[in-house]
Amino acid sequence: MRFSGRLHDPRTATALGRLLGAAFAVCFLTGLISHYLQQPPSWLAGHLPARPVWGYRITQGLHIACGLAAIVLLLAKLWTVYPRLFIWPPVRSVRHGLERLSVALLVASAVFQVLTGLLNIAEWYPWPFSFVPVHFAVAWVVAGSILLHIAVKAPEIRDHWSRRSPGTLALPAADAPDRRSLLLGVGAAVGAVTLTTVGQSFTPLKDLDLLAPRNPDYGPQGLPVNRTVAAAGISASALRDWRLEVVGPTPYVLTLDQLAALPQNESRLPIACVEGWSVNAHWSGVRIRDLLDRAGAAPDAALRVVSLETRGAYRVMEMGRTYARDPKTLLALRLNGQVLSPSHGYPARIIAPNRPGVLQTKWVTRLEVL
Ligand SMILES: Nc1nc2c(c(=O)[nH]1)N[C@H]1C(S)=C(S)[C@@H](COP(=O)(O)O)O[C@H]1N2
Ligand SMILES: [Mo]
Repeated sequence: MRFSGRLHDPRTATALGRLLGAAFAVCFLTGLISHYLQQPPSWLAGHLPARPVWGYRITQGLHIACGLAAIVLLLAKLWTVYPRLFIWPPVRSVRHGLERLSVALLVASAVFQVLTGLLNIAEWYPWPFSFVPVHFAVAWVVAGSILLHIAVKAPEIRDHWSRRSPGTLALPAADAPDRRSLLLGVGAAVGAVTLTTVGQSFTPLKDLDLLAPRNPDYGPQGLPVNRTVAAAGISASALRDWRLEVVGPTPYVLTLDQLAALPQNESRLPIACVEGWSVNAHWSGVRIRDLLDRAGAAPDAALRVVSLETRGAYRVMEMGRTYARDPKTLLALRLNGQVLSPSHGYPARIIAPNRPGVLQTKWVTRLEVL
């Protein structure tokens, strides 16, 4: 088969590959940050930084924005190189066979990663595995196959890195304007995808947020909800009979009235969902460290938080010393000036700085000093 179309050449592949590589690098690094904030090894758990309070908003906002941009870049890059799928004979040597195998692994893992990521932010899970561990594992496969790909293609990348690189002189000069148009078109597509989705976390652009699954303003009390009180299976009677139980050296139990009578503090902190939306809000409630001190907890104690929810991956959460002692970390009773709505975690929820949204446990009923 012959392909007479233009721009299926190494210069175009290099130019797009650079951008795609950069997007994947940001996704990988911000993904590692997200992973270790959620599942730190025990030696790290007490040292995770609670500052800057908006840190996770930035890193996870970038993770999703670069992942969405990578979809466009990956499609463009695949279009540029697809004629190579049909080269004949398909395998010329052992080395050539291995090279093709490494490209197959790269394409398969990269497509898998961006597609499952996209469906995850839309909360659609048409697969039998659990997203988080698989997304994490495949990230390493993508990273490894990108490094392998760069190593294998190093001579071509070097020859086509810039317009003045030696290999680019062998390409027809007439292609240069076409290539520029293609790259401009891809840039415009990335720009369009970014501008219509980034408002889900970069709130100044929230009015342009047409394509993202969430609008940061849409929801009770001006804040989105991922899991409603109904979806969590929490009954009205469970909320009525609610008590806060604090388990520690000097355990105690508080009713909501008693909790509300303790000194209240205010924090302005974002919820930054792993799925990319984030928004600042005004919270008030009782400092976690005050509740821990009252239970006689040691200053370096960690904390386990248990929700009323009877099942669900986010029912139980652990919090290391840096978050537990932070003056901004609250067992919040109010949001944006009102009592928490049921789906925002009434009667009490956790809000802590620089943490993934999944750890901002709602419907808290028990604190266990560890
Ligand atoms: N108990 C419990 N808490 C939870 C969740 C949950 O499913 N169960 N979802 C978490 C997720 S994924 C996010 S992003 C935040 C969202 O808080 P909001 O619904 O008040 O905006 O709550 C977190 N707290
Ligand atoms: Mo979330």
